[in-house]
Amino acid sequence: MGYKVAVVGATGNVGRELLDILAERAFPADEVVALASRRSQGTEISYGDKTLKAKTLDTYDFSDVDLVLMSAGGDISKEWAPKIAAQGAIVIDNSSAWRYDQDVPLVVPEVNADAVREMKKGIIANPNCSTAQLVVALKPLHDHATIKRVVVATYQSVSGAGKDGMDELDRQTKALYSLQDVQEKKFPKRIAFNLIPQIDVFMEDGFTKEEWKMMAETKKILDPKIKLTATCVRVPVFIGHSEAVNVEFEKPISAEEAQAILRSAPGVMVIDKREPGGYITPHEAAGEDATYISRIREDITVENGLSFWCVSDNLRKGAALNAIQIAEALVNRGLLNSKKQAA
Ligand code: 11C
Repeated sequence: MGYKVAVVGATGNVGRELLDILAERAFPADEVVALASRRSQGTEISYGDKTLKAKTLDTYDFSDVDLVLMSAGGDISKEWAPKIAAQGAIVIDNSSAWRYDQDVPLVVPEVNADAVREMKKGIIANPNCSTAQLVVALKPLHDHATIKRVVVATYQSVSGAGKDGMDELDRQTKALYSLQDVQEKKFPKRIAFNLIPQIDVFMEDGFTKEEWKMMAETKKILDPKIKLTATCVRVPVFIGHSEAVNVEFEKPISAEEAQAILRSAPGVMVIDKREPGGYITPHEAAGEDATYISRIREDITVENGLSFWCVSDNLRKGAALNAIQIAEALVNRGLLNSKKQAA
């Protein structure tokens, strides 16, 4: 007998991916419910070969639900995750609302799957997309040579900003080709044929919230001793976040060693031929599950330095896939109960 699973925010970019990946990976669900705002009630969404009709979150009774995958923004998560958990379902939340709560595990299964055991509020948080792919790449290198400091520049696709972000790139590109005025609604500057060195709001120290998240989340998931500084940039790519990563280690590590370590690391695919096109781009990573690493090279400007290029599908490993891997980690550890079975 399987589980009853609810997807909250089912009509959004990540919600749709959640339903696709639940079906693709044959997650042991007897019943899957799609939930959304009142406005989206009745919207049809595919789940494998079935079509689900979105129901309204506001009036939904979670008393027989075992697992809730939430991707409806921080405010909804703040309000609903505790209410749902109080009804005995485990919530895996994609927003930033619970990530920094010490009683809420922040999990990337390739890195810290056992942290699911530390769940105290019935809530587990999924990291920011740019952090998820980064820690998948850093973990095996950290285990081998101990990371001291990371400097990362991101090249983040517009789907990270939701469907409105994708629509804005599409609309502005068409407007430019037809010599019409370009309007900025979602992003603070034009994104078509441009890039924007700001993701999320500015903090007092001059970093953006996205940059702060990468630092805080890497510490919580991987190691609080790691120093990290980031510059996060929005680029006119629909799907797939890319990162130029520079790492300083305690111990020596050669490019060849790093390549061999990463080749056998879970969730990682190395594509690194030192020839034109011998690397991955976001266009190729979109729709894929792996975190791709290319351009691994020694950085001789510091002791024990390495640089590499890291690309992943932000809607999959950066969000929906990671959430479902967390659910699988719960199932594998016997931590997800079926209420129907218990009755
Ligand atoms: C972006 N990384 O690309 C953001 C989206 O904290 O889950 C995800 C924000 C988050 O805009």
